[in-house]
Amino acid sequence: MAYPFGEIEPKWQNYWLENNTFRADDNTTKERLYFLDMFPYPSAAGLHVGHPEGYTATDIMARFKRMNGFEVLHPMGWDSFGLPAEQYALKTGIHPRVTTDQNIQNFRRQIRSLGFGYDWDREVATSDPDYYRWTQWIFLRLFERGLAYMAEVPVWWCPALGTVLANEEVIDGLSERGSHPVERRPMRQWMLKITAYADRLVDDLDELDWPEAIKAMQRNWIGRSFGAQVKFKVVGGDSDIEVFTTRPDTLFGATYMVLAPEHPLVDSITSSDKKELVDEYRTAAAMKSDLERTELQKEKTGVFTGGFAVNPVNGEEIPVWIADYVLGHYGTGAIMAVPGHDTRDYEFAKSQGLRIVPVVNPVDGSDVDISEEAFTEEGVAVNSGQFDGLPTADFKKKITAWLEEQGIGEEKVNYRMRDWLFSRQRYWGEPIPVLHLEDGRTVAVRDEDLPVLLPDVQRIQPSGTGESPLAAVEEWVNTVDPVTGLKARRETNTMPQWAGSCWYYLRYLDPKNTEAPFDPEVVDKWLPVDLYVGGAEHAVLHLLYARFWHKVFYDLGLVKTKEPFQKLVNQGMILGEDSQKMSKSRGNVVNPDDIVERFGADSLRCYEMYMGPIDVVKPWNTSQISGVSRFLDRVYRIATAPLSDDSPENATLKLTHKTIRKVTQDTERMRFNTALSSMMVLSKHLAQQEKPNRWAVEQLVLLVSPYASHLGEELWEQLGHKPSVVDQPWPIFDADLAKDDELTIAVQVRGKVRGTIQVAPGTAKEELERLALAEPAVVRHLEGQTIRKVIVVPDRIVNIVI
Ligand code: ANZ
Repeated sequence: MAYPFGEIEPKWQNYWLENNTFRADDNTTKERLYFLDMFPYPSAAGLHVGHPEGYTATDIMARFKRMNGFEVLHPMGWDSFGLPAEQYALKTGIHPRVTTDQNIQNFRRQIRSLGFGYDWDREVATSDPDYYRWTQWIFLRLFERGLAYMAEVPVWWCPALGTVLANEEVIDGLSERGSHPVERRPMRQWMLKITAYADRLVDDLDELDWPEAIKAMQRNWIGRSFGAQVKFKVVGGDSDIEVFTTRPDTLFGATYMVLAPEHPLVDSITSSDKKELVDEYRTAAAMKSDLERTELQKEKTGVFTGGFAVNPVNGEEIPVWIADYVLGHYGTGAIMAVPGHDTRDYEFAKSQGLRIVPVVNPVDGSDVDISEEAFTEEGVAVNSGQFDGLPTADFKKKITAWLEEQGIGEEKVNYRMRDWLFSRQRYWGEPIPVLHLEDGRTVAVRDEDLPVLLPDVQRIQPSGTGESPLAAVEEWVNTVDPVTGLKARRETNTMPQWAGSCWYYLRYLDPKNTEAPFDPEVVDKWLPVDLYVGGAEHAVLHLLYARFWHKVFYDLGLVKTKEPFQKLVNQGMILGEDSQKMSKSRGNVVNPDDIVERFGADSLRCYEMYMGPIDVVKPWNTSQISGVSRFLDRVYRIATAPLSDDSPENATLKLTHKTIRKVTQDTERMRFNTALSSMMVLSKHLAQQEKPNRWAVEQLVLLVSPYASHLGEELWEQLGHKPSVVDQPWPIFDADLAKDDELTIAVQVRGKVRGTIQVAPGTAKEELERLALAEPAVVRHLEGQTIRKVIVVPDRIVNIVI
């Protein structure tokens, strides 16, 4: 018999709303915790089963910590600007505000139906003028500090989407959204100077409790490399070619140079007889993406310019080439090529018949072998004049000092990360709050004139010219600057979707503030976020941008922590039953509404936690939900049956304490699947009793309550207590009673498990050996064999070698 979740669940959802059960008190005297979910984009498709995975995890943590005496803040909101609503509007003529509002309503309904304990008083939506007013305010602070600026930059223009895209929104030459082709075009854009924070963004990662893989991705994205910048004189000219190298110790091995095809010196260096070839090559290179140009497997192409430059360490004149494996916007856009020790230079030199000189020997003192490939490791210098014999690290220091003395080089740190392309030619985003005056100046909108509201146009039209649809709204665009009285045009670009999500965790802390984005004193009470849970797809962009803004807030004195998110957990993706990514076209999408309808929200919550560790990718399996659902039925049956008020018998007493210990420890470490397994064991034990013990049943209900949030409340009430169960103290275990009194030890014969033995913890080696050799299943495998050795690891394993 299934318990009546259809009645119980709405009952408690209403109770929580009416009683504001999950309101977090800013003025609490308790210790505070801030648990955060990556807020969803309210899409038309509604919630998918990946959302509740992370939300259930934080909800369990929030309830668990609250029962352990903490004041927990757990908010929810909507990342509600974005392209899909706008594209839908272009197709249907329905305003994005309308569809966004509908989608939010649907998301809110779905999320509430899952029994999460959110503080709904703190709900925010990034497309709400009361919210984006402050996103604009923050932009103005960036603008004042020179961190927001305009530049003519080559950008990815996507003709099909009619917009410019950021580097990270382009994958293999196609738009991330919709997979449309993109092309390079110079355009006037707003940029944010994230590069000014590159060092802090790398260094401060060290202090964060984040998955190492995510930290590595951020470091890699920022791509900090230490090296030197060196000048090479052009033969017969008065210009220098400047290069960035991470291996100045290989200067003696630089046998040619390469300029990126778009390098400004190409024209002046190219000799007249090479001009035609060079021009041809340049045109072809302009059509390629960076990725195509730098692919390692690709054959390297290039042409000789006819010009030469002087290697400053030995005076040799070396040829200057252009080749597209050198990128125009990395380092100086030019390299000294060291084919002996750089893979790409090696391949290029081989294919063009250029000279290869080895200048680094391996540390073991052997002669370097570069007959097949470049030697790219560090080692000891050779063929390097007075520097011969120096280890790479020392040589780097010495040669850099020498270059500095000569005035031809200096130490240099280089970053792969570029400034953040911040403008979008879209309607459904925050208008960038600046005015372009008739006298040519660009000025900030005054704080008191914020928000710059999106004009309420009847129909959004793409301009097709690369400008935002806002450019067509003449009565909005044309205005007068209130300070100078000059005629002005409003900026028509809007901000990218990342903007609103850069600071929403701060607005939750002070959501109704009308004087400021947030009160520094209030946010100081809660920051940093103690646990942030979301998908790994945000490993780089969202998390990097939010960290960048947070550091700006720090510099403005608005926050006191250097970092916003102290602990980060990435939920693993939930795949379809066919182990493929869920997608409409595959028809393997599971709709949470259907599951709630069939099995109840608590089953969905518990199932998603039971599927496996929170951070691993796992396939959906509907038949397993029934198993979890039967567990909840069992708990319901036990708790609503006649109970015994006697003190629990020994076995029940011990198992209950053990379960409390296990669930406490596992929940603390977010090992929800194993916590659930141990609750299942206790529930089976209690179900076997004619009259289950009341104390033990109550403990079980308390343990279950963060997981099956409605069932926990209902049973707590049915057991004769007042709601809410979240205000109950978490059960405490007695360490002595919770001790394991029997262990299962595997017995291996020739590396394979052949049997198990049950023993008390701490059983002596000799005894373990004796029991193992007497175990019937093991004996069978030993027949006719000579035992050579028995290896015993107490409390763990017995290994018999034959
Ligand atoms: C000479 C050299 C010798 C280099 C050697 C490497 C090994 P990261 O670590 O990514 O910063 N490089 C510099 N600018 C480039 C550009 N615009 N396009 C393509 N390659 C460029 O890499 C720095 C190294 O990448 C630099 O050090 C340079 O090659 C190359 F044994 O200089 B090296």
